[in-house]
Amino acid sequence: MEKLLDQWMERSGRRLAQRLSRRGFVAKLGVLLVGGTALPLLPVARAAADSARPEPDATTPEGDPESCDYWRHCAIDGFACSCCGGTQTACPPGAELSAVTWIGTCRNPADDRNYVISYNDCCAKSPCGRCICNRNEGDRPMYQPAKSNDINWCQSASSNMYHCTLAVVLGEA
Ligand code: ABN
Repeated sequence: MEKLLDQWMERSGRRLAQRLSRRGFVAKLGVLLVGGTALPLLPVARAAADSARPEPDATTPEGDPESCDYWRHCAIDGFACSCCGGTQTACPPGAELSAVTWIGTCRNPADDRNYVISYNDCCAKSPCGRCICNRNEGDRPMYQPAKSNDINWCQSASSNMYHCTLAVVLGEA
């Protein structure tokens, strides 16, 4: 009986030591750190450095950025900034880039490759009102906000008023 009790105590002690070990703690910390850095990529991203990023397909024939059929607009919901005094990568003068964006994946017919597109909202005093586009590839209902393109991302800007939407290529999908 005493031996059984000893064995049980020993096994319990070992299990507890495994759970509380330094290596276990470091492993969990590693998982947290890697997971934490991956989270912002899926599928909503912060816009901080996006406007300065060179586009990977700058030399590829592009199509018409003022058309809703333009390949980068496959998941856009709003006014295309190219029709509003901006371009597909730059807000119109005076408009502010939203810090949070919706990200989609579109196929470029020029090279038949998929690209990750960041749909940054530009925020200003009033909506642009031109080139209203509503294409919803990969879009999900609003109760899944991180996957919905039907959200005013200007909520994170100093002007809450939505003006238009960019379509910035972040890279190949
Ligand atoms: N992200 C474009 C948008 C803005 C306001 C309302 C719906 C969608």
